[in-house]
Parts: sequence; structure tokens; C-alpha cells
Amino acid sequence: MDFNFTEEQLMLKDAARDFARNELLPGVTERDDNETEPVELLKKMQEMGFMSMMTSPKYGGEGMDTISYVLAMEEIAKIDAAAAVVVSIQNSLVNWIIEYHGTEDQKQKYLVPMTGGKTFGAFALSEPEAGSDATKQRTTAIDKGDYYLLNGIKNWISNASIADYFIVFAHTHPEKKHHGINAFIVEKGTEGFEIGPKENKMGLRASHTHSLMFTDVKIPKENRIGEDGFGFKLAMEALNGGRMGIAAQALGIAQGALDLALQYSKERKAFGKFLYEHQAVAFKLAEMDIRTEAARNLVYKAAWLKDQHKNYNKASASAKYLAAETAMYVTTEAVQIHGGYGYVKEYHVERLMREAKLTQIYEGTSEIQKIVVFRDLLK
Ligand code: COS
Repeated sequence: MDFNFTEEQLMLKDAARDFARNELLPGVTERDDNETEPVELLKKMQEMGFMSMMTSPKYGGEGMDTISYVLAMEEIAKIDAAAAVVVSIQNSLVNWIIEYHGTEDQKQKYLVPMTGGKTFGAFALSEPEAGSDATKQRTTAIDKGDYYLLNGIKNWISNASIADYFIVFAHTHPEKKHHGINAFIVEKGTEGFEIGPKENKMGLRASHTHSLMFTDVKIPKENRIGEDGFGFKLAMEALNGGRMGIAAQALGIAQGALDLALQYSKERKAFGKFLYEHQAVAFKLAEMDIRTEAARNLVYKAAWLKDQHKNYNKASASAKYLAAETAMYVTTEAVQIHGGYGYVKEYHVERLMREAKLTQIYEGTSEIQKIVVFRDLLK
């Protein structure tokens, strides 16, 4: 693996860093306080290509590799993890699924408008009783000849407030267990499709999360993605890549907190010297850096494996696990180094700590990542 990044990769990283510092940073605390989604900024990011970094230029994307993607994701998440999650879901889940498994008609009808900046997409797998245990889908899509009839509820759906297109997983043949699950593209505004109220979350409050309700929603036959029964496998494969985006997000949160703690330790004096001159603080900062660097190496390795078209399932789960645990550790230490100031909003680290917690939960908990890794060990 080559750590000398190409000029193109570094240009994207720099563009993401500049956008995050200049456009996302002002107002990030206020948006978190007020649960305000930065819709205009997200659209701007779409116009700049951040929402379709890995999508082929044939469908309006940037055609960049996965290394570029994780470099950019880290820079965005350092400043605004709520914007970063929109980028991750759009790139790794929605665009990837339609580009790699959609029909040509689906790509033209749904992918091209999203890369073209007209709208966003969402990924709807989780249900009230099917989070980690994703095979237990209760949503059904019954084949009615010309269409599927969709009924059920989806939970914890990011991007729901800004998306026009939803990739929804449902059982078409419950008796076939996970082999009876399919994925469908459902358009916002379809009769019987309602978006529930926004969740009041601990962190990532500027990224809105909703439930979705489907009551006798008619889905055209041509909106099924892939072969009949391919839905569960599709969800798992999409999550293998999605976890890399969340790993990069967690990495950005960790690095962001480390940067803030280091800076603060050079400004704040206690007992007659700067905080960093106290060995207790210096050791903390060193450990925060060591762990962040270890997580970074796993994130890059997972991205590199994907770019080399090698199996990256175990690597992306490992990266997601380590980066999320590291983000939680580093942000907690960053709050500690800031003392009382760490517990108030103006220093950002308390927000980063709340954001870190979600990276241990969504797109598979830390425990799920260990299941994926352990199963790979048994092969
Ligand atoms: N990549 C590709 N395929 C996978 C896979 C992976 N990481 N994990 C499982 N599969 C496939 C298996 O190969 C199997 O396919 P076949 O039956 O055709 O051989 C199928 O999926 C079922 O696998 P398995 O029996 O192992 O499923 P389990 O119910 O035991 O669950 C876990 C496997 C726990 C790994 C899976 O349910 C999971 O990832 N859950 C978390 C889902 C999640 O992240 N939810 C968060 C919300 S989505 S934002």
C-alpha cells in the first residue's frame, strides 16, 4: 500500500478541508443546538461533487477512488460530522447500490438527478424490531402482478428529510427468510408513503433522522433492484462499503478532537505552565494520537483493498470498529483536557463526543463489526 497520495487525491482532500473550514464551521454549533439541517450547504456540496465522489462520470459522478473518498470524509467530519453522514450515505450506500446493481433505466432515472444536484437519496433497512438482526424484516412487498404492494415501518432513516428517492428493503417471500428480501426504489410522494416525525438525537442533530411509514404503497415492478431475492445480500454488500464511510467519519471526529485538545493545551496554563508541559496531559495527547493513527491505517487499508478490487469486508468492519472506539476514547479525553470548558458548547469537544457515540452504533454496532470480523476468521 502506497502512502504517497496522488495529486488528485490530495486536491480533493484539500478542497474538502477548505470547504469544511470556510463554509461548514461557521454555524456548526448553532445548527447542532437548533437541529437545523444545512440544506443549502449540502446542495453546494452536491454541486461541488462531494455527494458523488466515487460515482462514474458516465452517471455524472467524479469517478474518484475510495482512498480519495475517505480522505475527504475525514476532513468534513473533523468539522461537521452531521454533514459527513449525508455524504457517506449518499456515496457509499445510495449511489453505489444504484450504480452497481441498478438497471440502466434506474441509473438514468434516479442516479443522474442525484449526481446532478437535484435531490438526495436514503437507505431504509432498519425497522423497530430489525436493527442489528437485519434478516427480521417485517415490511412486506407483495407481488400483485403489475406492481408490489409495500406495507411496513422503517426506523432510524438518515437523509429522510432531504431525499426524494428511498432504497427500501422488504420481504417479498417471508417463508424464504433472508433469501425472500428485496430492495426497491420508492419515490417520496408516492401515495401511502409517509415520513414520521424527526428523532430528537443526542448528537449529529443537524442530520435529521426519521421513521418511514408505508401503507399499501404501489411500487412499480421495474423499481426492484437486482434479481428476485437479492435484497439481503445487497444490503450486506452495501454496508461493507458504508462502514468505510462511517469509519472515516469517526476518524475525522477523533482527529478533530485531538487537534482541539492539542491547541487548547498550548493556550491554557495551570500550576504555572501550559497544559502540554504537564506530563499527565502530554501522555494523554500522545495516546490520543497513537490510537487515531492506528485507526487511520485501518481505514486506509480498507479503502485500498476496495480500490484493488480485493475483499474488504473484514477490513471495513475492523476499520469501523477501531475508528468508532477511538473516536469515543479521543473525544472523551479531549473533554477531560479541556476541563470545565470541555463541558460547554463553545469549545466543540462536547459535540464531538456526542457525535462519536453514534459511530459506535449506526451502520452496525461495534459488536456487529466483531461478528463480521470473527466470521471471516473462521473461513
Ligand atoms: N457481506 C456480504 N454478504 C454477507 C455479509 C457481508 N458482510 N454478511 C452476511 N452476508 C450474507 C451471507 O453470505 C448469507 O448469504 P447466503 O445465505 O446467500 O449464503 C446472508 O448474508 C445471511 O448471512 P448470515 O446467516 O450470516 O446472517 P445473520 O442473520 O447471521 O447476520 C450480520 C449477519 C449480523 C453480519 C448481519 O445481520 C448484519 O450485518 N447486521 C447489521 C445490520 C446493520 O448494520 N444494521 C444497521 C442499520 S443499516 S444503516
